[in-house]
Formats: sequence, C-alpha cells, structure tokens
Amino acid sequence: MDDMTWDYILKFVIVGDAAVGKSCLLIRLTDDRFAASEPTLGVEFGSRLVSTTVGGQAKRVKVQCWDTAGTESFRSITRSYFRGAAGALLVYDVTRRETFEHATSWLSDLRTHADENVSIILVANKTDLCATEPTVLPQIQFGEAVYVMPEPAPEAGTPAPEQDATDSSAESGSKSTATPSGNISPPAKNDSAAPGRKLVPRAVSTLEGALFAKQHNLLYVETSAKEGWGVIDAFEQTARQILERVERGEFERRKPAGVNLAENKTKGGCC
Ligand SMILES: Nc1nc2c(ncn2[C@@H]2O[C@H](COP(=O)(O)OP(=O)(O)O)[C@@H](O)[C@H]2O)c(=O)[nH]1
Ligand SMILES: [Mg+2]
Repeated sequence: MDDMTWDYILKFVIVGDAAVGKSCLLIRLTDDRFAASEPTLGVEFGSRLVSTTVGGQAKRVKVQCWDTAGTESFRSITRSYFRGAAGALLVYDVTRRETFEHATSWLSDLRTHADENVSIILVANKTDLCATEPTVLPQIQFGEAVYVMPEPAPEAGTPAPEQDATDSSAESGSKSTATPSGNISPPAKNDSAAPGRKLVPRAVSTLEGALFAKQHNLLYVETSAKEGWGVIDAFEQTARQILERVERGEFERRKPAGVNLAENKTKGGCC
C-alpha cells in the first residue's frame, strides 16, 4: 500500500498490564515482525496505514499508535496519553489470568481519562502459546437470553457431559463453532502441535473474553503478536467502528481529538 495518502488519521493507544505483549503488538503493526522488546519506559509511538470498509467504501486509515508502559510507576504518564485517543487496544495475556482480571481497572482508567467516544477493543494476546492455529471466533449469540456461560469443570471421576461451551479443550484455544442457539459445538482436537512446541493451557477462554467484551461494550479479538495472528484485524475492526460512528454523525457536535476527519490528505498534511 503506498504510504502517501490516507482518508483519516486515527490516534490509538495500547494499554494493559506489563508483559502482555503491547510493544510486540505495536512492532507487529508497524514492521510486521516479532521482536523481543525491552520493557517500555513511558510511551512509544508507531504508525501504519490500514484499510477498512465503511458503508461499502474502502477507506485508508493512518493509525498513529501510542504504546504505553503497563507498570504502576508509569501509570500516571500512561493516562495522560489517553486523552484524544479515538481507539484503544486493551490487552491481556491468555495464559495469565490476573492480566485479564486487571482489564476492569484498565477499562476504568480509559473511561475516566480518554475521550468519551473512544472505541475500545479487548485483545486476548499470546494465543500461540495455547494453539497451533489462530482461533476461529465462534458466532456467539448474546441477544435475547442466549448467553452461554462457562460452567465449572466436572469433578475428577465424574463422567464428562456432552461437549458444549464447557468443553475443556475450548479453554485450550482449539477451534470451535457455534450453533444459532449460541451453543458451541465440540472443538476440533488440536493434535497437530508443531514438533518441539509445548502448548500451555489457556487461563481465559474465548467465551469468557468475548462475554466480558460484550458486557462492557467492547470489540473483541484474539491475537498472537508472535505469529502475527489477528493483529492488523484488531486495528481494522476498531478503525471500522470509529468510522462507522463518524458516518452516523455521532461526532457531529463534538469532534473527537483523535480523529482527523479531513479526507484525501497527503503526507505532510498531518494533524
Ligand atoms: N509467545 C508469545 N510471546 C509474546 C507475544 N507477545 C509478546 N510476547 C512476549 O512477552 C514478553 C512481553 O512482551 P512486551 O511486548 O514487551 O510486553 P509489554 O510489556 O506489554 O509491552 C516478551 O518476552 C515477548 O517476547 C505473543 O503473542 N506470543
Ligand atoms: Mg512494552
């Protein structure tokens, strides 16, 4: 994609606990590579053009992304970068449950310090540690009382019930599919782990992440910064939601600082 023109410029921030993979997601976005990064001190910046379709029309979006430090000591600096963001990636590590539990606190920071219109996507990162292929997200039906809540695992020695959303292999990131009623059919067994690659159990299932996102009005994506799974999709999905809201006129009265609405800008005409 030529890097000279774009339709919109959107400011993004990446937030979440330390070591969930925020810097690696940014490097994957900007350079399309995986690099063992140094811990982020304060804030880092990168940008890239992505494309998305809004109202049937292709749009080129320049994503300007600020990667923040997740440690407590930098939290006040981190917050100051929230202002004016049009989009936010709230990242957790699917193998460390506490990073998912802290999403509530990051969300509250975003809601308090970012623009009220900010579009937030919940990013379940490091899925490569639990699966050999990207997760195919089931079409989970949330409307009209068809939530499918995970149930506790059966006691040891108890015969396994018919496989459904509680299937423990769904926890380990195997692919699964959903029926129109919202029940999740048995996932394909993931027997094809690459030789020498040891998979670890997921600490947060797809369903739990997706439910949290739904309950808090967030988008949801599963990624691996290492393998490149879902990373560009995370930015494109969020950009699409922001631009759809722009098209619907939600920003007419109050233009968000993180959206440059001027169309057909060329390089050098940046905000
Ligand atoms: N396996 C795997 N490791 C990852 C992934 N993303 C980041 N890491 C590793 O997790 C550690 C922390 O990553 P980093 O991007 O610095 O986390 P940050 O503190 O949130 O910015 C590093 O050792 C990365 O190599 C991923 O998608 N898969
Ligand atoms: Mg970092």
